Amino acid sequence: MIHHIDTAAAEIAEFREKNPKRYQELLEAGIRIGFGETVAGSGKKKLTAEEIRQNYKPADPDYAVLTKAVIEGNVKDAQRLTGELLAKGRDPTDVVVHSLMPGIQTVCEIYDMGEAFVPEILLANDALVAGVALCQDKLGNIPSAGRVASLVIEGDVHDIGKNIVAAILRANGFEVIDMGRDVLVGDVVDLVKKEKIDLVTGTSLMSTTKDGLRALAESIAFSGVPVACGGAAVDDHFVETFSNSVYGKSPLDAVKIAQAVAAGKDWEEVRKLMKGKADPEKVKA
Ligand code: B12
Repeated sequence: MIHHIDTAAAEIAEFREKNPKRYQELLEAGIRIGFGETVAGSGKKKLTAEEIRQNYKPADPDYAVLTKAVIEGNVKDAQRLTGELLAKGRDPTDVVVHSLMPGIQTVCEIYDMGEAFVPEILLANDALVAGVALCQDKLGNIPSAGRVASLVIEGDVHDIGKNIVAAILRANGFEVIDMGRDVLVGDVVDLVKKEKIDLVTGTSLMSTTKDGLRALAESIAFSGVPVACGGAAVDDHFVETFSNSVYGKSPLDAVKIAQAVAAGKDWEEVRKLMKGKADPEKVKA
């Protein structure tokens, strides 16, 4: 970990001098080469599995038992507990975001540190999906706020986050065409030519697949349909290296982006809006 600013500056200068081509590539790809950020994750404290569980555990005890059911991949309990929360009048979006999602996040992080295995992720995902389905049923038929196509980009099979984004968009009144994972840019081009789509959401979890989001945004720019880009492999710096795109961190960001696009704003206005830099006069809904 870098503690001293001069040391950090010297490291960056040395890196640029030794490897100017790679330095330029990283800059162009939108990767931050900053103080203490030259080695990814080098400054992060490693948490234990128990600390991860505690970090994500909701303070509300009713929410915490449902989170636990997701972590344990217990589909029956996840269904029963979600049903009970909804029967008590809890808001379906809130249940997804603050009770079901922390469960899957916990398992994914514990898997990442090598203390959980693929079957555990898949079971937790089943429990998550069962709970999310009940929340969607509860919302019933509400008038469509707009049409969104959601996908994971070509080469990437990580679809848990995309599924959550699609669920939260649906919970907020959007009609979602779920195109699945490992989706070809050409298929999205065909879709926007054939159907009326307001927004595309693209997810990438791998550095090897994130460039597909650039290809996607640029390939459908002709249609005027912007791409909301998210997933752990991308950040605002990367997404801002190409046009027709807006970066979003969370599923609720996807909702904000979809609402702004449905209100008639173009991708540049929405980008400013998401960064809190919008001219209030220009972007009034
Ligand atoms: C689960 C997982 C898997 C599962 C995926 C199951 C599935 N159906 O998705 C399995 C075991 C199959 C898998 C396989 C692989 N994986 Co994997 N996997 C993970 C893991 C542990 C968690 C990912 C996850 O689901 N997170 C939870 C979800 C909820 O988060 P999320 O997707 O980021 O989504 C959230 C936000 O980003 C946001 N969001 C998502 N999309 C969008 C879109 C918009 C528009 C917006 C606004 C927001 C938004 O909302 C979500 C909710 O908050 C990560 C490590 C990690 N901790 O992230 C590695 C990780 C992503 N995997 C990795 C790798 C390398 C692989 C493999 C290549 C391994 C291998 N050698 O076979 C294969 C990939 C095969 C392929 N072609 O894709 C690497 C990628 C490294 C990199 N940077 O390139 C990671 C980072 C692990 C690591 N540390 O090395 N993996």
